Amino acid sequence: MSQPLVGIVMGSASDLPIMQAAAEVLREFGVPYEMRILSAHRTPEATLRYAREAVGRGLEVLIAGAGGAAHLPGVLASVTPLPVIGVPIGTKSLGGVDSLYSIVQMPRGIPVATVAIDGAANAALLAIQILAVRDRELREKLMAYRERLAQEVEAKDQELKD
Ligand code: RP5
Repeated sequence: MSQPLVGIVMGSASDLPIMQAAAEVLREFGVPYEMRILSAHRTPEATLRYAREAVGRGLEVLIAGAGGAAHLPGVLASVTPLPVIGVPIGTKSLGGVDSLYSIVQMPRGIPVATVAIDGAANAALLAIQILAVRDRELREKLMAYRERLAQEVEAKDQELKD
């Protein structure tokens, strides 16, 4: 794959089944990405190094999946100027509201854009929208994707009417 523009990061291999959805969307749009498992609390040095080097390595958006706390997206966002999109991972104990509330409630000064619990596909779409601000071809792909979404709804509506 060519120079990755999006870094998909997650705190544990257990997040991978959820975070794969982000990779699938980026693949569908032809956006180069990389995936890493980096834990803010178990591999803090590697996590910080990754975040500090991200912009210099040509990455433009980071997507970070984390369960139970805002630790990973928060730490990444604290040391990179890149936009960070947090994916709250569903948890066994609290269903993922713990992840959601902590990520969406990042204190003033260091924002993390937050999608729905397990909303990795939307995180990728948001990353694509950010990249599409100055990429016309990507913008056209996004509009074509939305047109397909509309057509799916219209087709179902038509089936129901017939
Ligand atoms: C978080 O702890 C990870 O993002 C993961 O969602 C959660 C549980 O991790 P494991 O115990 O499955 O490794 O840091």
